[in-house]
Amino acid sequence: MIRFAKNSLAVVAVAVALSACSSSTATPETLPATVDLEVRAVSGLRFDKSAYDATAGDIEIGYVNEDTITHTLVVIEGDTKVGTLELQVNKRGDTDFGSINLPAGNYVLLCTVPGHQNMKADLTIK
Ligand SMILES: [Cu+2]
Repeated sequence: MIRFAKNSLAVVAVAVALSACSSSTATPETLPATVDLEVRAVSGLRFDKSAYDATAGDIEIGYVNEDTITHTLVVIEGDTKVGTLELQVNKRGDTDFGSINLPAGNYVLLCTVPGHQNMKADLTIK
């Protein structure tokens, strides 16, 4: 009887641990620690900064939505999209992340949602 009670407690403890774990991974605005560059979409069809910089090479970009509508993020050089990276966040608290390899140069971060063509920022890679 005592043994049974102990097992029940253990099951409850595991269930609590699992639910704590799953809720922490779903916590809004949490990006992996490996992210090199964090970009936030904010209200007013803009990013949180007008200019970002990062170091040349493989760059992991994290994207956080502080706005309430869908935004994307691509890297362009001139008028040409660089690589295949396309991040998308659909609602407040959404996050997305991905890697892109960029040599030193001047790039632009752009949201490709129709009507958001002014949602851009400079990206300087050193
Ligand atoms: Cu946008």
